[in-house]
Amino acid sequence: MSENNTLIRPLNGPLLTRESLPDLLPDIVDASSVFNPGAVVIAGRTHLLLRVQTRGRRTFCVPAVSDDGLSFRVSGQSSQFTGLPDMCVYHNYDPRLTLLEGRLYVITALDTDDGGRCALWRTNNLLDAEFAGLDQLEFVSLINNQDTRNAVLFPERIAGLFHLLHRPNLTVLNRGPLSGSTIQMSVSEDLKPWQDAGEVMSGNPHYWDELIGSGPPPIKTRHGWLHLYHGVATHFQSSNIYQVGAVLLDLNHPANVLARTRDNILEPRESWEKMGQVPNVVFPSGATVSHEDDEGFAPDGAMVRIYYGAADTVVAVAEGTVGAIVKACHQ
Ligand code: BMA
Repeated sequence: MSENNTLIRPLNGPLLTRESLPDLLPDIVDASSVFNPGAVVIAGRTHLLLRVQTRGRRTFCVPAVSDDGLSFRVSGQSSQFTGLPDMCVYHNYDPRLTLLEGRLYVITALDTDDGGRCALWRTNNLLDAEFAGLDQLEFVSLINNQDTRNAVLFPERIAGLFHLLHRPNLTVLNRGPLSGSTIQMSVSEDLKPWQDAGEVMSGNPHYWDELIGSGPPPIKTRHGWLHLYHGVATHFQSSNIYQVGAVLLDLNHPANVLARTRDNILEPRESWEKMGQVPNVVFPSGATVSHEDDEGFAPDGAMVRIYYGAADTVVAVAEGTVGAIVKACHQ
């Protein structure tokens, strides 16, 4: 049997499960699920911001930290989000983390009574604190003030402007919430407001990536911005299948796609990916690289660790080198 060796799962099971979570009184008691974490490495330590769901199906974000990227200590407090303009928010979830000009930023999805929104937050610059300041997040801006999801901030300015990718909610999923099939670029001079800067890529009807959305923030390589995204195959009767693909974007003009994986590079295969709250889901939301060169590029030999939600129930990890993922983009 031939094997696709782009990514491997280094563990024999999930990385974090509901059992990994302490009770965080009064909000989280006997949590139901933990999934879709944001990830960042600061001073050699891996920080995750976990999406935690309670038995009341309420949503919290909880920081966790690790010295080796595989064994995590979970905070005894959920993150406090402050400064959001007056709006009715039901859920604040799927955090994506970006370290940019020495400051840690988080973008979350919001379910509001006016549809989906994405919000940009920043920490209070406590990068050397145990949880890198992820316990206190201050509102910065809403992304384009439109119904959108899966927004991710680039880790540096390009041609003087801040850049982000997001995925407007336009397509109606069968039996599901609003989703979308086009990733868009937005730019800003000061992280607020954001202006539309055009379409980057869209889904492929009938194949693995009919609907798409950004995964973790892009990784800078000599080949271009390496970006992992999720694709959803919607043409199966019983469930939508969420998988992972990769794309290379031009370093100076990141709305230009240079190469893109034809097939997915990770799909639900393990029991914990196929069974859970939402079956058949691998949803990449955090990525770290083992090292960068002197100019901040991740070299081909660097190891990319992808932290993903499996079946909307647990957190899992997959890894592969920059070189292997770049090669898959050209196949
Ligand atoms: C997407 C988002 C994710 C979720 C995924 C699979 O639309 O809502 O938060 O993990 O669906 O259910």
